[in-house]
Amino acid sequence: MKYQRRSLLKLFSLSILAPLSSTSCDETTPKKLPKVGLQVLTTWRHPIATNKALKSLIRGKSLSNAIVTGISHVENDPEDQSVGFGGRPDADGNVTLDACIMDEAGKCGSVTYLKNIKNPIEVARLVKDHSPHVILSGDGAQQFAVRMGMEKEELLTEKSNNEYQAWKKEGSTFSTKANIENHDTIGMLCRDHEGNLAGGCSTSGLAFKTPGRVGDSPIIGAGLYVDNEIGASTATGLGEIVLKNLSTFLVVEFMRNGKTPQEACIEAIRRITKKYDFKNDQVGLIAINKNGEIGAASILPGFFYSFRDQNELVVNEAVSYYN
Ligand code: SD4
Repeated sequence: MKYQRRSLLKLFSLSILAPLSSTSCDETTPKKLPKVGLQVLTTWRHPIATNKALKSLIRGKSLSNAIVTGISHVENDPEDQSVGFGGRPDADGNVTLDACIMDEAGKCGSVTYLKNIKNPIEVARLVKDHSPHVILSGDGAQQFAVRMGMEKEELLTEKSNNEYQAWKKEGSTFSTKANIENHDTIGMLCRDHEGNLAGGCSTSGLAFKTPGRVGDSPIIGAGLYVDNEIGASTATGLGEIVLKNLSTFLVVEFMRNGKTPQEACIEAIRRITKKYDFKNDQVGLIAINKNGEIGAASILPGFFYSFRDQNELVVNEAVSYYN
């Protein structure tokens, strides 16, 4: 595995000069895609999940299957305290989960405020494939999951509960901090041999959030967006920022207008920083296009992404707007 630190702030200024060539919407001639093979791109340091998703693609499984396989690994890991089992609870001490998936056919499934189900990404996939809806929330989402054969489980681990009790003792102040020190929400984008794209995202949200809070991660266009004609993007960090900007939809639209995934991520981060004074809060974006080019950018330093193709696995720090 290769670790690389990138300090490419310059890219932010260079990309201002990047031409915005427009791709015609009614283009009908199919483009020949370069042979780059299977690819998996995830937010943060998630090498095992990234490997598992790639292996699933190698075995000939669908993109959705690869995403559920990769993301479930992180949901099942109690040491990852931003996702699934072991996630940090809300201000009432309940672990509530958000997830979504969007496939190459444009089908989407999402669950928000889901309690006691370990694998919200699996439930999101079930919503996508077995319900007429896009989003199921709260008790309804849980009932749906149970009807589909999933088990109810306690998700609060001793470690997360201890942190919660300490937070209550310290005065229960909510912090929007969502960076490497305390966050590893998984957003995953997969590309198959034909250049088809799909993605998924799963989180327990911000630690000690207000009960009922839903973040960006389960919202199509905010935490995740896939357009199989163009590219795909997923987000992490402070969901309230991503929701206000529909950042992943924006990244895909920038790619539609001719930007590379890297330029598109940078431009979407720049849009956020222009509109709001978010100097202390983190957002990280990753993107991939039909050709298998990838991109990643963040507001603050410390946002890593993991990338795997059939040759190697790399974990890199993304370029950031602020030092
Ligand atoms: C949220 N975007 O609920 C998520 C948090 C996150 O790494 O990405 N954490 O706001």
